[in-house]
Amino acid sequence: MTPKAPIAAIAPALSFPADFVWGVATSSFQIEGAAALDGKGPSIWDHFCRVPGAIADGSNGDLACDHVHRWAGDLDIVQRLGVDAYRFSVSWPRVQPTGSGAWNTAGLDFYERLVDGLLERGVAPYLTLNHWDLPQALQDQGGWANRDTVHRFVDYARGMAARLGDRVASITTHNEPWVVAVLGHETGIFAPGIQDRGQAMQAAHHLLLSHGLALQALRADGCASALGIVLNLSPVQPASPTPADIDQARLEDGRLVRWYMDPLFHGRYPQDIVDFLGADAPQVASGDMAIIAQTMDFLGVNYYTRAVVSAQGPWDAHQSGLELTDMGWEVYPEGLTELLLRLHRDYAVPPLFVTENGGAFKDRLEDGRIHDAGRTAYIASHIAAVGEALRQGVPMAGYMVWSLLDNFEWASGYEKRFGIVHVDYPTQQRTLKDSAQWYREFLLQQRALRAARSALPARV
Ligand code: IFM
Repeated sequence: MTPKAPIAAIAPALSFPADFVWGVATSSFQIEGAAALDGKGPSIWDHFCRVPGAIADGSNGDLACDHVHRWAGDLDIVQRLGVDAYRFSVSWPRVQPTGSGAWNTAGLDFYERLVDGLLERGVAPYLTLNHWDLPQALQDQGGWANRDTVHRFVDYARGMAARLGDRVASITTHNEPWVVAVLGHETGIFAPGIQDRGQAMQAAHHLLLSHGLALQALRADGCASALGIVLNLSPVQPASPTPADIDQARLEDGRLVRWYMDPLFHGRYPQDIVDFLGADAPQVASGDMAIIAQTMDFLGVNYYTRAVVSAQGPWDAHQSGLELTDMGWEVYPEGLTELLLRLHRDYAVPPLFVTENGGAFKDRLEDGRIHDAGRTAYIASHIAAVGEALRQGVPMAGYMVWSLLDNFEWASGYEKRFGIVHVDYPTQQRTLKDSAQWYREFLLQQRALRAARSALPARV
């Protein structure tokens, strides 16, 4: 992609607040490996990877980036980048193998070392409780479609907060509940591989309910970490101005954005989507909606591209003429500004973080370097889009690149690379790509700007 302005010139010129949090993100199943080490139980993704044809390259998470053994070196890289924060997730079955009852000391100790290792390196730990790797033992009892899982999750959240809440800056309950519900239970292309819209919407409700109950419980326990949730959101645009496409876009926006934002901030599901779902609408017990609408300390937004919808069927992204990433997703940074402005306009949002943003590109290792200009331009232009939202008054608090490392990209296996650090899977060697070098330099400039600003006399 040819950036609209020279890469170095785009983002550094923007003025971000002194306390703006810059980070990188990963998740447990995608990088940890050690799938059955030291008492870890199987997760739904361990099982799903064994389903013939489920993963494009037939791979699994058994080794992934071997992060469980290489965490110290990986945190050295995080420190070298100069970020303020590292967003990671806990593998629930590593710390509580069957999702209830006994805890696994070896698993808990791993996260203790990780959190302490981050703090020793001057990096704030941002912990996510559920980045999709539900213990298989809970799935065997119905998983997220079973209301009992809500209570198991609250116990797990309390256990983790009791152990790490004194040191982690932030706790996210769930990462992208839409993905768990729709890709996991409706289309079935992700674990647990169910194809049933009713179960999908029940799972979505239970994810939201467990989020609200966990926030209540952690606050009652005196947890000092900032608490919130992370949603995958996009502006949803009609492919044409026809009434049919506009209606379709409204429906998709309802299912992707309003189905999550309305209960979290308004305490109700959008009626047009409840009507659309009919018998597939979830069972909601009295009091559930008030529990879901807990005040949050932050909202995380994962943004990759816009959604374009047509009443005629799936939209072919090639039609737009925009650059596509290796996932086939349009590079559309304007959509991030548009989305953030809309969230600020339609909801009383707390401080917002872009908790994931980045691109899969085909990388080539040449003489020990990866000249990933496309990814660098992608990140720079999206940082600029966040800067524009800030300028227009959106309460932006942070930005995190997805991802620190190339890793297991779910149903795509290891074929898609999102990392700013290259992983050579056979040797597990890590190499900083040009995008990582760019991010490092950008953060150095941001620090210099911060220092220069704090040295100025206060305005009168
Ligand atoms: O890799 C995923 C991540 O686990 C969740 N958000 C989207 C990323 C890219 O597909």
